[in-house]
Amino acid sequence: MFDIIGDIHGHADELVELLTKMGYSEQSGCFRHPTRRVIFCGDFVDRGPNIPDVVRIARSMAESDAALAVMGNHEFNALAYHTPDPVAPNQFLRVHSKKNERQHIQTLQQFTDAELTTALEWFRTLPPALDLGNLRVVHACWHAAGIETINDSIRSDGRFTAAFLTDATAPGHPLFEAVECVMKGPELALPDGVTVTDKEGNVRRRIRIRWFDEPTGETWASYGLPANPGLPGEPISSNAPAVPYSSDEPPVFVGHYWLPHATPTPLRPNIACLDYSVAKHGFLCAYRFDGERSLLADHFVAVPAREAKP
Ligand SMILES: [Mn+2]
Repeated sequence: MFDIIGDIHGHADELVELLTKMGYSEQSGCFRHPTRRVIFCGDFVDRGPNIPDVVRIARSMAESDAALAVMGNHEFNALAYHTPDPVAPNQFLRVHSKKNERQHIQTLQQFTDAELTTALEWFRTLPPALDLGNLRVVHACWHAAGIETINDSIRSDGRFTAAFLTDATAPGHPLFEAVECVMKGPELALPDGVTVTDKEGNVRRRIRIRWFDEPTGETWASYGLPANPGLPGEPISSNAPAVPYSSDEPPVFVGHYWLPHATPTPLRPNIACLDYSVAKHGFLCAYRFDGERSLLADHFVAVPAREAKP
């Protein structure tokens, strides 16, 4: 059975503590459990104090059959950031703007060039989603058609090659829309004049949503993920970009959503988010899955964030 781990963002000490707490131990450079395996939800890089160790631990587990992993938007963004634009000289597929550089700076500073190249080669191997029959894992949103579009493009263009990334970073291209939805989650435009400020101080006009729930009857305040009681309490449009997830489908695990530092609990009986904001003084969180159809609050395991090292 599987222990699914949420966004780590360079918090290696917490990762080691979480693995140890769940009975994993390091043997010949790889953390293993006698009977269980890990699934990582992506977002290994950016922000935290020890990104190289996080990638080393996760990669060694993945390459030794002790873990599986899906790609997060930060791994996708890193690949695009370091892939030259084939048509624009001296440009990259993810623009080297101040905002994008700020988001990626810890990764740039902590890796040597050789380590970064090796890490990117591993990121290229990560699938967009895993469907293991009795459980599913994706970084942000289980959009079956989007996952299929990404997998089709991998088959035709190769695994996160320059050709793949060129289409996947071109707004309006079906592959761009698929990656946005699957790895970043659908977003809902706020009413005119309403904005929110994200954790990095960026003013945003769109919010992340409870894509798995039908939008009918939801308000701006209730439909956000996480919910934001400061937003208007008026009903949202019924054509919000939802991806309703039926209650009889297998449990799906996501990361990505920076949930507040509350006690981890399923979002619905068959949906759980494992991102409890370790990179913002929250928790690194896992779920110990034993095949249950209805997820259980007492299967979550969390370790608190340590202070970032200077
Ligand atoms: Mn993410």
